[in-house]
Amino acid sequence: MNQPVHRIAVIPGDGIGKEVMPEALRVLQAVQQRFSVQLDLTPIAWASCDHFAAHGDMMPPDWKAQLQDQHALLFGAVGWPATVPDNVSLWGSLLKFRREFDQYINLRPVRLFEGVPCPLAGRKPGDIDYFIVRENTEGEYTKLGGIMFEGTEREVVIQESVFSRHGSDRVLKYAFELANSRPRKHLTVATKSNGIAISMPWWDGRADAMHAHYPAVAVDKQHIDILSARFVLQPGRFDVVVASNLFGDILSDLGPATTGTIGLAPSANLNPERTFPSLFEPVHGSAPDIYGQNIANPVAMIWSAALMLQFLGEQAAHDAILRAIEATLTGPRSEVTRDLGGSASTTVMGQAIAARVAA
Ligand code: GGG
Repeated sequence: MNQPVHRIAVIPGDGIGKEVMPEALRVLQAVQQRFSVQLDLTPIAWASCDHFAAHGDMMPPDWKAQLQDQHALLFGAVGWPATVPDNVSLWGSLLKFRREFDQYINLRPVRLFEGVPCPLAGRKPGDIDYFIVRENTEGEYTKLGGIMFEGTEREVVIQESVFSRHGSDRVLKYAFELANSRPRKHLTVATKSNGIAISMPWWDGRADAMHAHYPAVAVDKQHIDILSARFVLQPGRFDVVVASNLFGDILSDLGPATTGTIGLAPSANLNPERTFPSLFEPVHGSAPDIYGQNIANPVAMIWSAALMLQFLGEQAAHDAILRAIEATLTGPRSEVTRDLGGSASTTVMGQAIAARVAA
C-alpha cells in the first residue's frame, strides 16, 4: 500500500523558535529513516519579526493561499518585543493561523517525567498527568473595544470578551469526549462565575448542557483562582481541564511549571474536522533573554512534532519519539539542558533524542 506523503510547513518564527526547530527537524529526519513515514517539508521564513522588519508585516498578503494545502504547520515561537510590539507580532501571525484555519482546540498535555526534578515536594511521575483543553479562537482574546478621552484624566478603556454558543459548545464537546475516553473520566471546568457575572455563569450552563450527553464523566467546576492553587497543591485531582482562551493560556504555563520546566510543554492547535491545517508548537514563547546561547530545551518543540505525527495518523512514530524523550530525560546529565540540571546545549539534547529515535 502506498504511504501518504504529509505536507508540513516548517515555521521557526522568532528567538529560540529558530534554535529548537532544527532539533525537531533532526528528530523528524530520524523518524523518516526508521519508519515508512514520508514528509514533504516546506521551510517558511515569514511569520517572524525579521519579516516584519523587512516588509512591515508579519506575513505576506497571500499567506493563507500559501499554507492552506499543507496538512500541518510546525511552528516555533513568535515575538521580538525589541522591534515589534508583542500584540502586533501575535495578532499578525499565530492568532491569524488559529482563527483563519479555525484551530479551535488548543490541546496541552501536562506530565511529570521520570528524571525531571519536580518543584512540588513529594510528587512522582504519574502524580501529574493531565490535559488542558483551551478554547482557541474567541473568549478574552479579541480586538473589540476602544478608548475614550484618550490621554486625559477621563480616559476610559473597554475590552470586550466574546463567548459564542457555537464556540463554547464545540470546545466543551471535545473536552467531554477526551475525558470520556480516559480511564478516570474526570473533567474540570475552569470558571469564574462568581465575579465575571455574565459570560461565566453562561459558560457553566453550556457545560451543564453538554454534561447531559456524557453521564459517565464526573464534572467539577472550579473558580480559576482556587483551580490555580490546586494545580500546585493537589495536581493529582486533574485529568482533563477545559478553559476559556485566557484562562487556558495561563493554566498551561502554570501546569508545566509544576512539572519542572515549561521547556517540556507541547501543544496542538487543532482543526479537528481537518478542513484546514492544524498547528503544532511549544507552549513556550521566543525567550529573547536566552536566545543566541543554544541553551533552550528542545523537548517542547520535539514533543509538538510528535503530536503532529500522531494527528497525521503516525502513531508508531509518535510513540518512538516519546520513548526517546523519556530515555533522554533519565539518561546522562550531559545530554539534558540546564533547566533540567544538565549541561547539554540545545543541539546536544536534540542529537541525543534523535539518536534514540533512530536506534
Ligand atoms: N510557541 C508559542 C509562542 O510563541 N507563544 C507566544 C505567545 O505569547 N502566545 C500566546 C498564546 O498562545 O496565546
